[in-house]
Amino acid sequence: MDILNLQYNFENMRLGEYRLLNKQNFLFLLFLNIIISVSTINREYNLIITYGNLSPDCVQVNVSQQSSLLVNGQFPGPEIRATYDDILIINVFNKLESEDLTIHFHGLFMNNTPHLDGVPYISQSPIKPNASFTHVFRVQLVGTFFYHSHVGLQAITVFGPLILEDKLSQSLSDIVLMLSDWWHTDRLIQEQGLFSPTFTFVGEPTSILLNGKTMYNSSYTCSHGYHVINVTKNQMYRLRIIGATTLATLNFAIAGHTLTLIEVDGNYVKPLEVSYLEIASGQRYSALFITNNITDNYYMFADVRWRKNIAHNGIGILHYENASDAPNTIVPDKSLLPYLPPETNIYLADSLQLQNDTLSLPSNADREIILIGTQVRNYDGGIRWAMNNVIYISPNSSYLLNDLYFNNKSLISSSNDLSNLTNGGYYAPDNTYPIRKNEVIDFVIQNTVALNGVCEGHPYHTHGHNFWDISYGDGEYDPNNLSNIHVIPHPILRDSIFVKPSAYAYYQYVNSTNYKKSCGWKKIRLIADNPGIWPLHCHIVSHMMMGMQIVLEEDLQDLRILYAKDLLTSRSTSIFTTIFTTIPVVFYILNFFIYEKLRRKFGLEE
Ligand SMILES: [Cu+2]
Repeated sequence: MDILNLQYNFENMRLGEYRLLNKQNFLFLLFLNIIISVSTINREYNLIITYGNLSPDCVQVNVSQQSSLLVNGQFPGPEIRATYDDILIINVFNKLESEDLTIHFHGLFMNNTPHLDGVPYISQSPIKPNASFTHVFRVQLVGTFFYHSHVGLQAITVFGPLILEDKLSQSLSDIVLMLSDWWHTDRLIQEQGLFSPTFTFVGEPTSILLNGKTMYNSSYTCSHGYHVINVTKNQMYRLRIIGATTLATLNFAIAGHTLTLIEVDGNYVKPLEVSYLEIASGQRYSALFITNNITDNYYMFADVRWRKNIAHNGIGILHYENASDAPNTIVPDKSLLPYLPPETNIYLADSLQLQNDTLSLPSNADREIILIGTQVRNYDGGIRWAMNNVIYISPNSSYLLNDLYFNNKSLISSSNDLSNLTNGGYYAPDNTYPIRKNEVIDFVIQNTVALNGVCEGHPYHTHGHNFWDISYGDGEYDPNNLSNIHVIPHPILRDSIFVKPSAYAYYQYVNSTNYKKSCGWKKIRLIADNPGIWPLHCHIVSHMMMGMQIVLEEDLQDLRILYAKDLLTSRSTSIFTTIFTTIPVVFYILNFFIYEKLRRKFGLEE
């Protein structure tokens, strides 16, 4: 209907028909315009970190008020969901009395925004109590990610899913499952123990949680019990599994259902059917499953591998619609749990292939950097982890990106030849590994036996990058001994790997002095295409705190920071929003007056 028609034929028709915008249409148009003008541009989330009491495994523990942390009063934290190309605005509020805070977006590259990477004293000054920090960045990846605190052991509970959607994900029913580990020990005492001259390790987790829940054992019950996933029969679901543990590597399966793997750390892979998945700290997988079994309840099980003295209580329930109520406060008989195999030195990577054939592995590396992780005695008698004999000690006043980039104090430039680097690539004055623009670098990560004679597996994660997962082997990496080098047939890209112990592991532990013996390695190939300051570290949070970390100083000459104001163009956004939302209002008012005028003029009844 055209507004100009109002001038004609009004005598013959009911005037009401000329109301171009009735209340319903008006509200609909207003709503539509708000959606158009707001949602396609920005998605804003607040993450408020506070203290809170938690008993996720039903055991009320005697710990300090400051031990457990919540995000927006929840555990795990709320889901952040966005679509490719959205602008994410994430406001982080530190409501802790005496602790610093930062939030890292695990797996995101933060291109042009290394200042938002959330690593304390590396990418930013930590958020002080009662202060806040806003991350504004454009979503340039799709897949399954998560956010977590990067300060101390806060990540035990300060984490939540970060789901970046594309067309495929929008067409599938999506279930997010976060796996994490939990202790009955006070977190702050655990932190002190790591740095004490007498050294106390954080210990093995007392429980494994599925979306923040489990039951410690049959002696304890509580109303929440196990996490229950509700499904409908004969549907396909995409299960997004997030390894949010701070220590444990888990084997995971669902009884009566096979998993078809389709995504690894934000990269689609050719579908691969698996009966279980090994998920190390920081790793994510998407797997499709079909609810084609008998209508019933099925147990999910996440069980620790590669360590000893472990809790076998990582249980959850898949509940079919119309099945009897899920028995979520009764510890099940072990026979009802899905079978999970023991540790294996064979990597899943051997069976994987990227979905995108156009991405190709650079055939050669410009440099190879061997990173040997060793456990060492600290000068005070305590225990630390070192990478190439350097215990990583974080700055504690000014942050590294500030010093090396904003204040231009970097003592090395990409144009310099790198011959003055020691230790295979380390630059002591900056405490970094400088890398040049577009360099292709192979990092070989070498495990060695710890002081107690045991070789541990270490999950490594790179910030600012993913990498090609290209080869692995037993014992010590020797580029001249090809028989010891297993080349992965179709390398994939990912950002988190697990370097398995090839010998002297906990599960095969023999009590002898093997200290510093080489016990398994993995090689990754990284392309230096993202200027910034990027940590590469063991994702066992206690190991990282003890020094198992290096920092890449990458091509700072070409870094151009994108600030919030560049991305948000806040003024034009608000003008845009105002115009769009004003149109229907003006139209409605105008229409009302015209209608009233005409009605009065012709004395028509409504
Ligand atoms: Cu480690």
